[in-house]
Order: sequence, then C-alpha cells, then structure tokens
Amino acid sequence: MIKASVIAAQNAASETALRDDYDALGHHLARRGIDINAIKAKVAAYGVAIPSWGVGTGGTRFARFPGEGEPRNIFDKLDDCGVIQQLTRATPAVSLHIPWDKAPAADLNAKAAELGLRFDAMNSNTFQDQADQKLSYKYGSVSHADAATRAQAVEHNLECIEIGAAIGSKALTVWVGDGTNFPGQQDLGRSLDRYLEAASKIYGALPDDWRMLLEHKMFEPAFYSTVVQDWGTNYIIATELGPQAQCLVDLGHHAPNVNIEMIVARLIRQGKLGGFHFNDSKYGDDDLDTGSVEPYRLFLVFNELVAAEGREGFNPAHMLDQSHNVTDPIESLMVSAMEVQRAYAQALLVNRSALTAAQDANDALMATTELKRGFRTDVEPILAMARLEQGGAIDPVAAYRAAGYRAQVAAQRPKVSGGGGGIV
Ligand SMILES: [Mn+2]
Repeated sequence: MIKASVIAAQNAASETALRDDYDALGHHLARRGIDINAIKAKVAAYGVAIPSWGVGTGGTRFARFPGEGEPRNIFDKLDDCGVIQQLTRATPAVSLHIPWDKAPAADLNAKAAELGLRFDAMNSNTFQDQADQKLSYKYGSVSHADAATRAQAVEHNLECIEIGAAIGSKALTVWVGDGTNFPGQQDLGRSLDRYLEAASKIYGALPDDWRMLLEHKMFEPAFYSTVVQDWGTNYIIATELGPQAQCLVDLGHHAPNVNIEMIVARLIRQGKLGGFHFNDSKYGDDDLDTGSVEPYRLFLVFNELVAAEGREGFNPAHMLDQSHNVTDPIESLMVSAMEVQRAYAQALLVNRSALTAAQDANDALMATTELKRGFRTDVEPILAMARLEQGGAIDPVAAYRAAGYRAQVAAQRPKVSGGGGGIV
C-alpha cells in the first residue's frame, strides 16, 4: 500500500485549489438547479470492479512486452488492486479469473480484508488449455462437438461457482472463445444448441442469489463466426436459460460504429442487462483504456443507466476489461476508473424532465443540447472531492508516482519473460 503521509503531502499541495474549484462548480450547478453535494454523494458511492488480469501487462497476438514489477500471483495482483482502490476510492472489488487466480479461499478472504477489497464476478476460462487438462478446447468448449469436452467445460464452470461461493462472489461471467474460422466448419444452428444444452447445466448449479453474466463477442479468437456473436444471440440465450441469466456488454465486442447505448437501452427494457466490461476501441476489440478514444459514447451509455436508476431489478455489474501494453497498468486502471466515474457524474447532470419535454416536442436540437450540457460540464472537482473526503488522492497518478510503488515492487518481483503472444 501507499504510505498515508505521501497521499497527505500530495493532497495538501492542491487542496485549496480544489476547494475553490468545487465551490465555483457548486455555484454554477446551483444555477442549473443541481445540488453538487448530492452528485458528489452518488459519485462517492459508485464503484467499478478491477479484473485481476488487468494489473498485469497485456499484449497482442504478436508479442508481449513485460512491464516492471508485474504481479507474480493473485496476492501480488490484489496488492496492486489495493493501491488502485486506496488512491481512487472508486474500485472496491476485484474480479477473479479461474484457474489463473486459484488459491485457498481463506487466504484470498484474508488478503482482501487486509486491503479493504471484496470479490466481484468469477470468470471461467475455457478458451485455453491448462497443463493438467484432459481434453483440448482447440475446437471449442461449451459448444464443442464432443460431449465429453462439453462436460469438462461445464465442470470447470461449476468449480468457479464453488470457489466464488467461498469468497463472497455473487456472479459467474461466462465468455467462450468457441466459434469457427471457415464457412461450413460447423453447423451454425447445432453449435448454438450444444452451447445452450451445456450452459443450462451451469445455470442449474447457480446458487439462488447468483447471476450468470453472458458475454458475447463478435470475433476473435474465432474469426469467421463465434457461437455467441452479438447481443441478439446473447439475449436469446439469457432468455432461454432463465431469470438469473443476463447479458454482459463489453464495449469492445461489437462491430465498429454499432450503437451500444441503444443495445443497453433495449436490454434494460427487457430486464436482461447484467453488466459491463468497460474499455474503448477504435477499430475492433482493441481493449484500449476506457474513455480514451470515445468519451462521448461512454457518457451516452451512462445516460441510459442513469435514466434507468430505480427500475425494479436494475443492478448491472460494472467492471473494467482492458489491456495495457504501453502504460503502467495501475495508472491506466486508475485513470479508467475515474473516466467511468466522470461519465456517470456527467450523466447525472442531465436535466431529465427538460430532455423528455424536448423529445416529446420533437425538438431534436434542444434534446441533444441538453445531453451535451451534461457531457460538457467539467466534473473533475466533484470526483476529486469525493476521493479526498474518502481518504484517497486528489490526483491519484501523481500520488502513485510520488510514492515510487512500481520501483518498490519491481525490486521484489522478477520480470516475466515476454517470448510468446500476450493474452488480451
Ligand atoms: Mn470482456
């Protein structure tokens, strides 16, 4: 963890300026009929989960360039996640990936308690083969043509539920790499039938208070077809499985220019929005940092979420899912968590009754201007004040760099060789 004295010294240097900015923004928002403290309270209560794999350096199909002081195991990963939460106060939960993060539940619980973290959704892995694995997933897992391979994939998911139940998780996220590289390689109908048959066995093992979050992906690792390729197929699957199954929206898993906020609105209406994997993209599943390329799209997604607040059963899970190839993963995750918070705060500023009135009057210009007003407002003083009041850093990246955390852990954690392709 970062020493409290380092954070305090950093905050002391900019606290007066922050209070000035916060007061000025408070006056501005008051003129718009908005109570800045109410927005700050909502921002402070907001959290986005960190994926355990996000604190490692990512890579591409071509190479992985290892970073300094990368975590060696789940306990190192939790230490890094603890620092992100300590400085941002925006990331209270960590999402584990099995088998990468396998460890005794008592040790995981003790470490999380020490760092003030809890565990979010469990993630199963049937997109690669493990050393001790009997049957290969080269040609698929949950939808594999071979019943024994499907059974093995189901068994693995049941184990993830069991591990999760022992550490307080309440959801299983299932993403499979199943699909084809050639037209005709598989029967597109029968592969979905096989997926549904196997997924229903996983669904049947869910504890009553758990959710199954189903993630679709348009392409990669299969490049001609994937068995769960878009939100329509995902919705069909979630509906056939039952009420505990919901759709997960990974912002990078769509065709370019797809209207993601509209998918979100549709899933909300059907009670099937399970949650998000936040990231950003320019061309495909780029796994770029959240809000780094299209912050307005992120805002428009949050506009739908804020509009849906209070709906019965509306409780989407929020997680970052991105690959850090050229930055310190801790810095990227901190900035990304703040970008998600920023989009949320900006969406909270939209005057919903004015927006509805403009929509109903067919006043397209005023409707879109009302949205933009929220997006154009610089809410940084709200985010920074929420962090400061919770013991975090006004400027998390500056505090992190001042603390020298990366150099400290680099001295203890040897560099991991970067020979093969990276996992994104
Ligand atoms: Mn994802």
